[in-house]
Amino acid sequence: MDKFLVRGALKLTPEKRKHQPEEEDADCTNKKNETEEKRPTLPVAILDEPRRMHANPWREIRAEGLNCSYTILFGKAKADGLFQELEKDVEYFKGELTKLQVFGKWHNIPRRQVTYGDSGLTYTYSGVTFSPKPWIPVLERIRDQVQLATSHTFNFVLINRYKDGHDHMGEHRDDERELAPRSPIASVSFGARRDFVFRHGASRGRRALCRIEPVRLQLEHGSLLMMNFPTNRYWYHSLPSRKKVLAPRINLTFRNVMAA
Ligand SMILES: O=C(O)CCC(=O)C(=O)O
Repeated sequence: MDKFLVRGALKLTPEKRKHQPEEEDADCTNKKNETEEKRPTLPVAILDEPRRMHANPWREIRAEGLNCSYTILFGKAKADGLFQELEKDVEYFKGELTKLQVFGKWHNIPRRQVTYGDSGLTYTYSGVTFSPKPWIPVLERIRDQVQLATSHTFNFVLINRYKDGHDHMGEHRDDERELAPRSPIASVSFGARRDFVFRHGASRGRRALCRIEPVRLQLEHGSLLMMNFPTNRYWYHSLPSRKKVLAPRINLTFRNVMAA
């Protein structure tokens, strides 16, 4: 259990800092001028709780305003096969769609990216509006498994491919206005195991309102992480670089996007 909770300093990346801490978002009653010693460290609870119709147990991950569930959705053989299919069939964006805007400047995305989903939907993210490509069979099969395991439906998926541990994703929240209010985000991972870090908005930076421990997970091959409401309201998440990771990883975040 403890392997899902590793306390320590976060390494931040400059990418995607368009979402700055918003004080009105901070669910934190501590005063700004409290000394470091007086600031409370809020507890993180991680519980085993088998509940939904699914072969493997779910781990419930809880902290102040954070509500996540984690499980292994696909066993190794199945996950290996799906990873190979994704490598063969997913076509990543090229050209302008491989850049994103941070503080008004354009940067190359430090990974490959693409969106698939129902026709007519759009999703604006870091200054770029994406229209999804039509679903392909391997994505439909993964989506259907996620839907069965979670009893939620999804009409859109953002896929990120990290060629190795140099590729990463900076700290951000998934709070785009196109997301259906209170809908969960289902994050499925294949390939290299990577660290994944949540940090509460109220405890970021020099102007931190209080100290809340980051929540650190390791996302395994074949795993599913459910980020439930209100996690993305209060917590930022990132996939930091890990230079020692040599193998590729593919992550799919299934979302529920509202029609324009
Ligand atoms: O690759 C990951 O696990 C991170 C994906 C992510 O943060 C996102 O899609 O918003």
